[in-house]
Amino acid sequence: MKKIITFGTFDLFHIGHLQILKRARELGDYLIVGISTDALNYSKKQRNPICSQKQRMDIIRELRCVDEVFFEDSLALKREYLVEYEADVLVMGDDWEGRFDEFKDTCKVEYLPRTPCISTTELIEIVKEI
Ligand code: C2G
Repeated sequence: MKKIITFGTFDLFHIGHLQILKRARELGDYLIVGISTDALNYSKKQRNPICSQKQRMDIIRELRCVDEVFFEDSLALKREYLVEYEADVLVMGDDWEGRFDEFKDTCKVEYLPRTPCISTTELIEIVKEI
């Protein structure tokens, strides 16, 4: 069984998130998603997510293309997660291009093109302006 793993915050779940999860799942047989905790998201983006980690996890785990979810507590634990979940392929959007190449000794690393014209940050801006 080919296991795929991916990571993200998935705040204000949108079509770009769905597309990458579906495409990731198509690369193998089993998709595991590491969901950034609220604390990790704060350290990455200096703001709290709109949706709590529990809400974000509840959404992701219900998707047909997702087989397993867990909380990603720290970017520094990435290698441990890859080993623990026995990932064959790490998939990320190409905004992370090159950033995870160091794990190519553990599993295959693939960057997929981001869905254009949508992001959580832009959604927040649009809603603010309405
Ligand atoms: N994404 C996408 N197209 C978009 C927006 C996002 O393909 N228009 C992808 C991103 O490239 C990422 C995933 O959706 O692979 C989740 O995006 P975010 O929630 O923004 O994830 P991020 O906070 O960047 O966390 O350890 C890695 C990090 O935890 C990734």
